[in-house]
Formats: sequence, C-alpha cells, structure tokens
Amino acid sequence: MRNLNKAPRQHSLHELWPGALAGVVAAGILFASAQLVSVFFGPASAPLTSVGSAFIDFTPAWLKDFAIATFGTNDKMVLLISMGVVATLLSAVAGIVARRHFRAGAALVVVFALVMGAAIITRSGAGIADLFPLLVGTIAGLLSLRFLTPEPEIARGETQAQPLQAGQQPPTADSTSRRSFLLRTAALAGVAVVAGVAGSALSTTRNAVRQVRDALKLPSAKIKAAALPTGVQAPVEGVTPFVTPNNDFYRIDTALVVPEIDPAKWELRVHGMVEEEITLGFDELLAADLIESYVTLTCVSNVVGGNLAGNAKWLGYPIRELLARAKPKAGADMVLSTSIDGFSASTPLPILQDDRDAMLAVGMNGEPLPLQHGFPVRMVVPGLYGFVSATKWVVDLEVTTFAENAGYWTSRGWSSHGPIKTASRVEVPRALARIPAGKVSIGGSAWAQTKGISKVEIQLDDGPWLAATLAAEASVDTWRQWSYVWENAPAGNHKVRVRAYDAANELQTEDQAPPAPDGSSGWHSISFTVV
Ligand SMILES: Nc1nc2c(c(=O)[nH]1)N[C@H]1C(S)=C(S)[C@@H](COP(=O)(O)O)O[C@H]1N2
Ligand SMILES: [Mo]
Repeated sequence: MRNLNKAPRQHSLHELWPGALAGVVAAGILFASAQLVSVFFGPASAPLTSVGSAFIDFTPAWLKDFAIATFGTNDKMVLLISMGVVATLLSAVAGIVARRHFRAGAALVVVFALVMGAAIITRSGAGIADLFPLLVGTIAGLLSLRFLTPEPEIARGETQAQPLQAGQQPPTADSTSRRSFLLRTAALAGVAVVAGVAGSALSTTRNAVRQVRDALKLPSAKIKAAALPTGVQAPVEGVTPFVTPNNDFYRIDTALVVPEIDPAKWELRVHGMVEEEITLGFDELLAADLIESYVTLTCVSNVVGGNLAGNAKWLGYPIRELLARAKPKAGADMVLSTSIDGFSASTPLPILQDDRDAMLAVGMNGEPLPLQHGFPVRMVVPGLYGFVSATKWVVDLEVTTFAENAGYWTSRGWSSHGPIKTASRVEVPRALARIPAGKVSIGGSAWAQTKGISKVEIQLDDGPWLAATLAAEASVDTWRQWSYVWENAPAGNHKVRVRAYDAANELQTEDQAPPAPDGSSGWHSISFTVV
C-alpha cells in the first residue's frame, strides 16, 4: 500500500475514483468492441443483448407482471437502463480491485465474461462461434484495464527521473501520473465511443430486412374483410381509435433485439403428430388463398382498464387449411408454435381447426407486418391472449399434446390455456380529469372476442346501473365501443364504473384478479371532478 507511510487519512472516494474510472472505461472498450464484432455474427453474439434476453427468460410471472404493470411497454428501456447501472457498478469494482491487485481485478473481469458467455451460449440457436465477439471484447477490455492500471513504483520512478528547470516546483508523483492517467483514460474512452458508433452504424446498414419489408407488395385477400360499418367509432372525443394504427399498436415480447428474418429465407415447419410434415416458404404462403379480418389482440398482462389491447385488419392464411394438409393424428390436442428467437405458445388444436379466423398473418392494416409485430409471419388467433396464440416471427408448428409440451410463459408460472376474459374500460373521461359543469361525455371499449358484446352498463357514483349506447359492431372478434352522455352533472367528485355482457348475456365477472396466471378481471372505474 503506497499510503501506509504517510500521515493517516481517510480512505475516501478520492482514492477510489481512478480505479473506478479505469474499470468503467475498460468495460466500455469490452462492450463496444464485442458489439462491433457481433455485427458479423448476429444479435445473439452481442453480450448485452444475450445477457438481457437471458434475464428476461429467467423473469418469473410475478416480476413480469410487476414490470409490465409498472413500466408498461417501456419495460425493455427500464431493463436496459438497469443493466447499464449494474454493469457500471461491477466494472467500477473490478477497476478498483485491479488498482490494488491487478490479477484479482482481471480475474473478476474473466468471471463476468464467463457469466456473459453462459448467457450467450444458452440462447436459442446460438453456437460456439457466437462467443467470438465476447472473447475479442474481453481481451480488449483486459488490455485496456492493464493500460489504465499503473504499477505505482514505475510511475514514481519515471517522475523522479524528470530533470527540474530552475525555479520549477518538483512535480509530485501524483500530479504527473494523474495527468498521464487522465490522458490514457480519455483516449480509450474515445476509442470505445468510436467503436460503439461504428458498431451501430454498421448494424443499421447491414439491416437489409427493413428495406425488403418496406419494398414488399402483398397480394390482396381472396376473401376481403367486410367494410367497417359506419358508427364503429363511439361519438365521444378522446375514445381510442377503432382501428389501432400500426405505430400505436402495443408491443409485448421477450425480444430485446427485434429478430430480422429475410422472407426469402423464412420457412415454417409443420411437424409432430401429423400424417404429412409440411415445410412452407414465404412465396408459397403468399400464393395461397389469403383471408382478411379485423381481430382485437389482447395481452394477458393487461390490467383492468389497461391499454395492452389493439385492433387491426390482418391478412393471412387460415391455419385450419394448413392443418388440414398436415392431418393431425388422433390424440393430439395442442399446437406449439415457436418463434425464431425461442419464444413459444401453446394453442389448443381444436381452436386452430374451427371456423374462426385463426391465421398465419403477413399483413397488418394494409402493410406487411412491421418488424416489431412479427415480420414476415406471425400467428393471430381470435379469442386467445397473445401469450398462448400470437407467436411473432413464427418458424415452427409442432402438433403435440398439453401433457407433453408447454409454451414459454406456461413453464414460467402462467396458465397453459388463455381464453380472453370479457372486459370493458372507461376511456373518457381520463382518470382524475377536471370537467366543466354541464354535459359530461363518457365512453370506452369492451371486448369478448369470438362471442361479441351485447350490452354495456355504467354506474355513476352509487346510482343504478344504466344502459350505455353501443357503437356498431364490426365483428365478434373485435372490441366494441360504447358511450353515455351525463346531462347536468353536478359539481364535485364523481366515479364511473363500467361492466359488459357478452352475446350470451353473460356478465363479466366483478371478481378482481391480477394478470397472472390467466388474465385480470374486475369492473373498471375511474374518478373525475366536475368543476
Ligand atoms: N416471438 C414472440 N411472439 C410473441 C411474444 C413474444 O414474446 N415473442 N409475445 C406474445 C404476447 S404475450 C403478446 S400479448 C403478443 C403481442 O403482440 P404485439 O406485440 O404485436 O402486440 O405477442 C405474442 N407473440
Ligand atoms: Mo401478452
């Protein structure tokens, strides 16, 4: 210890920062160079991506529930920021240790690298080659750490050898070595930034799939969706658009980096308990008789009154046609659909064979699927939550049984089946809105996919249940809007509750349930003030 023979002083931050800074800059070099090299090996080989994805895969139901409830569709941003904070702290610790005992610090870096290596190699589809970027990054990081960790004796010897000019104060060992340390640190930080920028620029130019998608012309449907009836939109300003624009459509998935599938290379394998195995290519899919239909997708993680639901016009190939060609064997009761990145969903076989518009979708609101929503092909199944049906970037359908197999979220504590529960929500007024006295317009949506909504009622404060006006119905597979005008609402605080009935006149349950394990339930209410 170099300070042992000096006057005792506090071990302050002052002594720790050079090590911490060295560690953080070395980590910057590690990640930036690994990221740069990973451009040539695919997203799974990027350490940050794979560690984040592994973390998501280990997320138990309650934590996913919490993350989505708290951060909504910003959950990935929050994960990335938390990972950044943890990586910064760990690399600072490694740097501080390295400054006392270089080998111990280096050993820490190697341990972190091994953990990241394990995350990379266990990604679905990853091979040994995917470890190469991490290896390059780790070596670059260790060299940087070495470069920023001076041997105290050497640093001291060099300063003392400097000849003094007349009148000049002898520079202290500290001030000179600090200047050289700062120079080195700044230089390496610069290198890390340049490598990081180069990596992201390269991966964008290599992203040809987006261009293929933008240039793709989809065929029109053999059976077009019926034109939307007039009046599907409730006449209340601020109610959700009946058709959700693609850019506003909620996004929920486990993919930290959106998979990029070249449609020319896309293939769907249909196998398992079938008489005929099928391998379907994209051109073949587009050449088939496509259907078009409006379907409202809903996420099981949606809380009562939440917005993890969206309605789009989907274009695709009926899955029942594909299954009819594959001929499922007796005893099969489930289709396990798997995406290119390892997500999977268990869908009851009979649901995919009945006459609802379950499809392999290629189009969304008149465009090819956006990359985030599953380009080039995803599943859409009316009446089931997305986690058991709506596999994006789908590449594999295995006809199997619930006894033999389970989907991604089922093996993490969620239900194996996921029929959508009848739900309704108040969209206008917004919660806690302040509204001028007089007429208060109230409106929202309700859904009971595959059944349809027959009645919506609202309750003002503790008054009787009142029938709301239903907007036109587009199909039983879409949500249905409703509205109510409260004339002469008195000043003060008010509450509005809503409840819906499906087409069989079954009232949605009042029982409150959280999203896990099979979807939230309960009647939605909001408070507002008339001023
Ligand atoms: N490949 C893949 N597909 C997936 C998921 C996923 O994590 N990965 N999540 C599912 C869930 S939970 C939902 S709710 C829907 C959401 O589809 P969207 O993002 O297009 O709205 O996608 C489903 N398909
Ligand atoms: Mo979901």
